[in-house]
Amino acid sequence: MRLIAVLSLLASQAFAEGETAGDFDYYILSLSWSPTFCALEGDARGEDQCDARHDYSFTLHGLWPQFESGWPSYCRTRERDPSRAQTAAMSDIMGSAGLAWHEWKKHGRCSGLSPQSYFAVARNAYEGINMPEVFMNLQKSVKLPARVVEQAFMEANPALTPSMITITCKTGMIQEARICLTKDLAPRPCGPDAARDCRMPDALMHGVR
Ligand code: U2P
Repeated sequence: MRLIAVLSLLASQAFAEGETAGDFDYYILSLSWSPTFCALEGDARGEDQCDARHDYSFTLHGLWPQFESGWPSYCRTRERDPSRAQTAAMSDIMGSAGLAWHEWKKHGRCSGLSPQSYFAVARNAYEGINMPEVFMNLQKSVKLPARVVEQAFMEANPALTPSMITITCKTGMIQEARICLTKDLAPRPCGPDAARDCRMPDALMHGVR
C-alpha cells in the first residue's frame, strides 16, 4: 500500500473513534442507589462517598445522551475538558469528582455542551426529579420487589409513566433508577433498548448511612 493510502487509513480510523458531539435524540438520567455502590465496590475501594459521615441515597450517576436505539460515547467535541473545580463541584450530588470526570469523558462530550453547561443541565435534571421520601430516609435494609421502587418514583413524579423509567438490579440489589428525558428535560418514553426492568421480587436495598 502506498504511504499516502496508509496515512489516510490511519487518519480515518483515528476519527472513527467517537460519534459527533450534540447528535443524539434524548437523555437518560441515571440515578444510583449509593448504598449499593458502596456495598459492591465503594467500601472496598475506600471511597469517600461511602464514609459514615455521608448519607447519600440516590446520587447522580450520569446524564447520558441516547439515540432512539443505542447511545454515543467518547465523542469528538471542540469543547474543552472541565477544570478540577468544575468536577469537584459535582461531588455533592455525584459522590465524587472522579465520577464527574468519567461521565464527562464518556457522555458529556457527546452532549455538544461545554462542561459548565453539561453539568448545569445534569444538575437541573437531577433536581427536577422528586426523590421518593421513603427511600431518602431509609434507615434499615429492606427486601422489596423492584417494581415498588418504580411505583414510588411514579407517585413522587406524576408525569412519569412505566415506559419512562426503568429500575436496574445488580447482584440481587437495587442498583439504579434510569429516567428518560427530552433534551428539554421533560419525561418521555425510553427507547426499547433502554428498558432494563429488574423483575426481582425481593431485591435488597441497603439503608442510607
Ligand atoms: O450498563 C452498564 C454501563 O453502560 C453505560 N450505559 C448503559 C446504558 C445506557 O443506556 N447508556 C450507557 O451509557 C453506563 O456506563 P457508565 O456511564 O457507568 O460508564 C452504565 O453504567
